[in-house]
Amino acid sequence: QGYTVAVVGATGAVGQQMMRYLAKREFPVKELRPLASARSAGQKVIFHGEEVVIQEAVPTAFDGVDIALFSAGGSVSEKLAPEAVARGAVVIDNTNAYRMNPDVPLVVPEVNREAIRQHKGIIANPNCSTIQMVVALKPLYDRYGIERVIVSTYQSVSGAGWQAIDELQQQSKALLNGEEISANILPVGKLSKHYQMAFNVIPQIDVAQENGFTLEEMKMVRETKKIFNDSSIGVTATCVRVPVMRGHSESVYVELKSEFDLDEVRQLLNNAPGVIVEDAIEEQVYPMPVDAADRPEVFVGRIRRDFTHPRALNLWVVSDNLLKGAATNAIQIAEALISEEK
Ligand code: A2P
Ligand code: 11C
Repeated sequence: QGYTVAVVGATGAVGQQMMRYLAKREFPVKELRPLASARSAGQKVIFHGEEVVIQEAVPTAFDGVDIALFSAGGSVSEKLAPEAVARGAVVIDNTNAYRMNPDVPLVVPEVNREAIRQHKGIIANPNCSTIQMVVALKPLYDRYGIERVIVSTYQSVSGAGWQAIDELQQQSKALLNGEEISANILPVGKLSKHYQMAFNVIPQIDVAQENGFTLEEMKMVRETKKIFNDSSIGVTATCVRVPVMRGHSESVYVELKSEFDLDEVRQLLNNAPGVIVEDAIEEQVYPMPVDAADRPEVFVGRIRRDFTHPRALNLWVVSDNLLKGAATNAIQIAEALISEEK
């Protein structure tokens, strides 16, 4: 009984969390098929206490797969997701490859679970920084409508994969020991210039776009509109990498369409699925990435009325980018998918 589930990118920062979370949620896995590059084939992962051998991600590795969770980079998804679909799998893709494709639903279950029904084989998991923001915005959107959002992010290095985690650790140790550091990964591995991440902040995540924004920033703009199915929402973003291992933080300014009561806003957020409110500045209570790490919820605090606009408020939103930002959301999509089938 259960499903054959492939995890593509099984050795990666997100892939490992996917397998952990599948086990933790007791997802009905009949067979787990961990896939990665040829470099990792033959290595083993532990799933439900048993060793499972990693295979190379080639088209035939998807024979018999029901659900394929992809998190091995956009080019791997572009090449192999259609192969998996052709073999009968439903793909839940955590990369940027298909998110804006009109045939591909872009899903955050707390916001637009019903979009899953439109899938034609591929369902896209949004970018981590978008997911945590839309979960927090959803109750406000439903009650008041949203005119405009201005977001600045403080994103952890794990968003850029395990090599970036390793680089921050190495640089931090080296600097504290008075040694030379090397920088090869951040801000963007494939670009020619790399900068120190330890004890620094870098105002670039992903590649530059023609309009002067970065791709990460434009993902937040476009994905938010698609998930709410509302192109009228104005979104502008500045995405920044900070020397944090795990957990993205966001300063979110929201202009609502109608008047609001701040206590009601707190109440709505308190009752929103997947949200935990931690909001008492006078007692120094607010979300922080060290506390959010390894937890599946979205944490919201610093909830306050803005004094420059009559219908605006400010929020501070923190979540574990590897969990709700990636693995948790992907597995919630898989859970919604199998419950639709029943
Ligand atoms: P591998 O370890 O074999 O290179 P991260 O996001 O943490 O950097 O991880 C990236 C993941 O994507 C790893 O599991 C990595 O596997 C996988 N990956 C990279 N290139 C390929 C490829 N060509 N085919 C399949 N998996 C790949
Ligand atoms: C980061 N948000 O923090 C990125 C990682 O489009 O899925 C996820 C990139 C993506 O670097």
